Amino acid sequence: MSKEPEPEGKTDESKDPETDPNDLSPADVKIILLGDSAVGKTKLVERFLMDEYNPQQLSTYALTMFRKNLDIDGKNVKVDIWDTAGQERFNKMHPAYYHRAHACILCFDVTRKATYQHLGAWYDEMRDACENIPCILVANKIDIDYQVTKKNFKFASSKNIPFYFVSAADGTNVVKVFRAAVESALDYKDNSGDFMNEAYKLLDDA
Ligand SMILES: Nc1nc2c(ncn2[C@@H]2O[C@H](COP(=O)(O)OP(=O)(O)OP(=O)(O)O)[C@@H](O)[C@H]2O)c(=O)[nH]1
Ligand SMILES: [Mg+2]
Repeated sequence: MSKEPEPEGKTDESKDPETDPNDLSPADVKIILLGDSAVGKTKLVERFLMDEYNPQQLSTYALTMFRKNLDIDGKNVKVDIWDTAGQERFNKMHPAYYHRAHACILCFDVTRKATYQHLGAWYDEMRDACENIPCILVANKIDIDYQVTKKNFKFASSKNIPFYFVSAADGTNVVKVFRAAVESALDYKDNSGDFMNEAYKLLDDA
């Protein structure tokens, strides 16, 4: 009996790393989103990943992870984006959420003052877990009233972190913010001198 020849070219080339559900290899960078419920975290991720915005959607239950391959300066970077529910009951994040995160996007809703007032609590909890990772603050839903972009939000300057006005609804600055997060994540990973980060790098290279 003659043996069937193995199909050629059906291995790596046939797999799209972005959509391959069996790709369990670790990502190059992990980005986490934080902020109160309904500030628009999930919509921002959706806008970034699919350039799609569907206004009706339920609150994130607990955790959703997205993976995306990005081209940064000609280099292919595998990015994991972790999106959590901002409800009160989940307010204290599980440590796994912060574990080995390389950058954080902290969000508030320009139409709800309370979401701005809660930033300090989110930020402090994140810093307890991740002392040195880069963090970007975003003010979402500016499409509701663009006049808001004239306002001065002091939280970012008080923490010395970058700040962007964004809209998941019309796409303003969304790609820019995620790319900035990934770039700063890569930079942190390569140059931070953070003890835990360095230890993880050694383990990864072993
Ligand atoms: N006008 C406007 N509405 C937005 C924008 N982003 C999100 N929304 C709306 O705000 C609501 C909440 O958005 P989500 O993305 O589900 O909020 P979330 O932060 O993921 O909420 P949790 O999963 O509960 O933590 C939805 O009804 C969205 O349609 C935006 O940029 N502009
Ligand atoms: Mg959500």
